Amino acid sequence: MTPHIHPLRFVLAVAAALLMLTSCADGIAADDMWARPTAPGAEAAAFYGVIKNDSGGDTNLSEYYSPACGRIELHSTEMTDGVMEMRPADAAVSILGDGDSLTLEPMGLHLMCLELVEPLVDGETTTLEMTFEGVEVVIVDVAIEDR
Ligand SMILES: [Cu+2]
Repeated sequence: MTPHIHPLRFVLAVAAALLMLTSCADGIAADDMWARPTAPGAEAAAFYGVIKNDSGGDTNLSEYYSPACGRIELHSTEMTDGVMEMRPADAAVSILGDGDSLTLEPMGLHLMCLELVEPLVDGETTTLEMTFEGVEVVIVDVAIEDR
């Protein structure tokens, strides 16, 4: 610590930082968001991760935005006559009660990144902004990894 900073100011700064961390923990947690790298010419990608609502109330994941995508849809994956098909998820899927979580994973629910703006490159990251109605807008890094 430089001698110019009054210890009380340092304490207040730490307290403010802790308060911010605490308020994050009490809201929406979106950890370990990731996407596979895309092949040349690909027009879509999928975002995965686990989202948990610890806000103390109900919310709805109503909007999504990423600079990597022209638009994003929440998709489910279903097996129909032995064929894997994905389709827009039922609206009820995005409604999260307090303590509920939403698992986005390969062969399951995912955020479909359509009209891909540029290839997703292994080792890089993109960002994802999600609006949880009545709670908060969450902006997270999406790690691009070939898992
Ligand atoms: Cu999809």
